[in-house]
Amino acid sequence: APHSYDYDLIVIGGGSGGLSCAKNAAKLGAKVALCDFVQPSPIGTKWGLGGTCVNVGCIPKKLMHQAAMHGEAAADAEAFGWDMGARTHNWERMVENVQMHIKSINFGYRSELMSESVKYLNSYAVFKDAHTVQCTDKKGATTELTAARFVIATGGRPRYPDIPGGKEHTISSDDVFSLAAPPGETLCIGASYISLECAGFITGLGMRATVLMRSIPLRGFDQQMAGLVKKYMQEHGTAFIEGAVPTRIEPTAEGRKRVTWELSDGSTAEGVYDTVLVAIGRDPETHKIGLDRTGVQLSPKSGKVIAVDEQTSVPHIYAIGDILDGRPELTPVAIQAGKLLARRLYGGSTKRMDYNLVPTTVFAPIEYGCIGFSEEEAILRFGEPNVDVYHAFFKPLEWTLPHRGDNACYAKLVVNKLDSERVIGFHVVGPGAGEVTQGFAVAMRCGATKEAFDDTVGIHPTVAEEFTTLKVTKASGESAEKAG
Ligand code: FAD
Ligand code: NA7
Repeated sequence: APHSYDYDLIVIGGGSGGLSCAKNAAKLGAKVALCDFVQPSPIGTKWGLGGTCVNVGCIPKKLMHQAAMHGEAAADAEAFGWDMGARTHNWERMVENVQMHIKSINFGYRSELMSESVKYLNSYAVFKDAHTVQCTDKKGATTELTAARFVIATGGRPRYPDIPGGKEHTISSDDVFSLAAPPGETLCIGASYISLECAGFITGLGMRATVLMRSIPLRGFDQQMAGLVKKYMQEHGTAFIEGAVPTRIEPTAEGRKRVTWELSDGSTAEGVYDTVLVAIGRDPETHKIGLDRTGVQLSPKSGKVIAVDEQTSVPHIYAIGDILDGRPELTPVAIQAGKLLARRLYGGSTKRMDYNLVPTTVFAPIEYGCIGFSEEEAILRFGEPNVDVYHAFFKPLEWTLPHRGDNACYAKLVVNKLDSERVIGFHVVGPGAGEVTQGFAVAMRCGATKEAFDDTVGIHPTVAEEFTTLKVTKASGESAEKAG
């Protein structure tokens, strides 16, 4: 007789991926339970249902980026005839409104699970064996649940530097969006997109922010574009300390933080800050959940789950989202993979998640959006003679009246000459890059060639239209800069 389990499916983790998979599986008739539990950050920050994106990621990040943009827009408004008066920023009001919005989303997710008949447990789940999890709630009460299948979607958490004071005297993205008081003068350690975004909005809100980087900005992204983002930030008030590795963080008598770092020449230097924010990468939540009792294999290098599509090395255990090895750590990726997996498991679908050509945007003070290959990856893959790069610096019309910088915005298409000049890399630094990039992602999924871009009629006057008029290639040696 077939084994009888409590549930058809137990989803571990109620973030972007877990919620999507649980809801879609339940819609298709599966009996589903979902466990979500937030272990507090080292300084005790906690949050509700919904995972990283909603509580301590995309959502508060974009809102605070927007808060900073409002300051810039207010400054620009003078040139457009507005008398704006004194401008001050109230951190507490911003945080309160951001947190209220987040609470409304937390609530919405809970009621959605209820209306989809997904059993929600606010408990931490650990595998006891390959078909059983032990769930512990905040009071320490435990329940054991069994299921025919499991989806692990436990996401990741910020990594802390292994140096004296590295955890005790720092905060991370887990804390910054709910700080009761403004962070003040802030050191952001790391040159990840999260570090640059945080340093960017802190600067934009009128505080001093410094990025401490040990090597390159935005590792993994097109380095020319990363350089443009960094240059813009430097010209707009964010400081950068380069080639520096932090070695110690200690409190001062005044309650500030003294940070010591080592420079590449072996010398040391130090600075004193109100807040030290670490953004040196994220660790997957795969080590405390009893995977050793299931046979699910992890990559020794990344600690992430090795999977084919979303199938782990154990046939009835699946994984989605940030814990998947070699996949982009992005909310829409987790959502899409969760939905498609549920449809394959319970809806007879065969459609697999396509992890290629996933668009993304870094919401730095000047936004950077990209799809597909960076210039350096394309050259590595196809060889320099087979790759053309079309590019142009540009100045958005909106920037002319307030006389904002020339040649700060940049459009770049990387094309494969061996394949009808197909566009294999799309890169834009400029206002609204997120919006621009999303639209072009559809074109690239359709395999758009450079000719298709050229045949497309622009919308004037916009940033996006730059991509319909790119003429200069890097190989031509002609200037891509626009005068004045
Ligand atoms: P998560 O959303 O992290 O959810 C995992 C959940 O599982 C958490 O609630 C966790 O507490 C819970 N959990 C863990 N272990 C257990 C257990 N044993 N039992 C029960 N529950 C458990 N992505 C974008 O697309 N755009 C952005 O602009 C963007 N900005 C970001 C900014 C920041 C600061 C950060 C940190 C991330 C950002 N991301 C962004 C990435 C995005 O947040 C993640 O890719 C996404 O949340 C991953 O979803 P997930 O389902 O894999 O995991
Ligand atoms: P990433 O992309 O993993 O970047 C981590 C950053 O932190 C990077 O700049 C590192 O510098 C830096 N780093 C790492 N360890 C240290 C220490 N010990 N001291 C100082 N600096 C350090 O971080 P994210 O988590 O933000 O990004 C996650 C994903 O999003 C990733 O897959 C990206 O593709 C997109 P380094 O460059 O190694 O010198």
